[in-house]
Amino acid sequence: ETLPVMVRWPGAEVGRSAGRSGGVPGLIPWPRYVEWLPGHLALSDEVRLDPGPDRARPAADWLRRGLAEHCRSDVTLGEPAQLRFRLRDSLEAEAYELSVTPKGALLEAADAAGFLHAAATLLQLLPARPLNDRDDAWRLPGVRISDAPRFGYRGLMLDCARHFHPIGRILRLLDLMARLKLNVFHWHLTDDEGWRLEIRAFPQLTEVGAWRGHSERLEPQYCTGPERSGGYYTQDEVRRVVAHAERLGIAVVPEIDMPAHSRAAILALPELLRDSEDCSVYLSDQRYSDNVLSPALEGTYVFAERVLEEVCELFPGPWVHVGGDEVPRGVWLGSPRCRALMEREGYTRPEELASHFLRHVQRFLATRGKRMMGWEEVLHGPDLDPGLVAFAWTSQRVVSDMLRRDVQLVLQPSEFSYFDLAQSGDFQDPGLNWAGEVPLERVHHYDPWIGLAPDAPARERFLGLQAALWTELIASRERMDYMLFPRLTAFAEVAWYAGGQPDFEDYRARLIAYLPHLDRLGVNYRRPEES
Ligand code: TNX
Repeated sequence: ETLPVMVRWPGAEVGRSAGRSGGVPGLIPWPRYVEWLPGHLALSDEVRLDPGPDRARPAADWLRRGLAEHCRSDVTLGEPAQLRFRLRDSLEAEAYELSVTPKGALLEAADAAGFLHAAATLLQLLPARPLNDRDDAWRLPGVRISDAPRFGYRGLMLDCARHFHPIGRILRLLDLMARLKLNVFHWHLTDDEGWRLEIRAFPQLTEVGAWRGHSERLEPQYCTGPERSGGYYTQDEVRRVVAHAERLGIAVVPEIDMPAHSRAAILALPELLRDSEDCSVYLSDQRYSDNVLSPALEGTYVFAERVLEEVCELFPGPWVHVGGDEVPRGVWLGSPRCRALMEREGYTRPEELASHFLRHVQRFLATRGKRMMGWEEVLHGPDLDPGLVAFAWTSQRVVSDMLRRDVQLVLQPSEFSYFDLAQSGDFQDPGLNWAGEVPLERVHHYDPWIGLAPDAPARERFLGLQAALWTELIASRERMDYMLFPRLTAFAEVAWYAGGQPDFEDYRARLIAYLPHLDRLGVNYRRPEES
């Protein structure tokens, strides 16, 4: 019953043994090297596991829980072990090796992340449903896999400001990310329509800024949903999310979006953040006329520092994202304070004012040992300090321009990775379309290298890739799932698979095999079109 598996990876070493019993595996992202071996490992009701080194503990715990849910197997620690974690110091960061023979499965890595990835692969190798009603209903195919990522940064951004997403939804999303070997959760916590993070220094931020319908003042123009709705994350909840993410090998990047996209904060703290003399006239891209902090107000700096101080304490990771996007035209022109500041500093453009503020924030973050991240607009003004990470978002076309600056890049180009955009042109398919539609195949075809030669030094400045879910039109878990899946699986393959551009038809066959797994996980994915 050996069926051929399509493995057509140009330039990759795979395909050496392009067949395995049981058909196409639901393996996404595809590993760098796969060799199918004869035979299989049958998992009994009681699986014994040897967790090996301390570094493998999070992976061992995650695998135990995963197996218990998936096959209702009781996984106990002990000998003789069927599943064995073992340290292999010679492997690179996040790399792993997995071998499955009728005697057992061996999961090897040098770090916690590598062990987690090995466990994720093992879970995907299981059949989605029991194969029969005998003891070997749950079997893993014989295989030898050697794998390591293409990019070290493989992110997903979730907008929790336009609509509030409760913490349970986030914990579940982190688990789904880990299954796809994604390792950064970018948490968009503030925007015009809501402030979602408890800040001890300013309780008003959430008392006022987290609730739509709280007052006439905070009426978002773009959001759907009931009149009074919203919510925020307490600091304890944030710590829970961070700890859960860490156990899954996922870093959390908090985003406090400044100086634009700040309407909720300004409405919550008018005495601190409103410039009473400012008569600038502007309209933001989302049509707000009162959503930008003033770089000439002392209150702006007090606000930014106190907020970021708590943010730096709550989030142990190396990065803090401060937005910097979409400062509207015309802003600050009608403010005597801003004009005086410009004169004093010799500025002629509003972009210089934005950089003035961002540089201050960047230096503050540096005193806390953090590196600043921002959207591509942080490069529109004069240079900020070294160490900056800039995110391309409007389009892949801006990347070569961004490379002229001395920064590291994360690529999140709208036309490939904005999953709030519709998946087809069908009028029933929900989503925005300001950058066109983003069908599954397009995501999978994304080539991040913009024609750079394989040995071009500029490639080293690409930290990695990120997918984004903005949620102006996404309020429920069902809709979130529908927009993310299956596109997130295609994205994960592009970000992870290190063997060259993967083949869409091959991916599609594996996706079809993976869908029953998503069913079991309760994911409300969009059915891929028949090919
Ligand atoms: C652009 S990406 C935005 C968001 C919107 C999104 C909608 C970025 C930095 N700004 O504020 O939600 O488009 O697709």
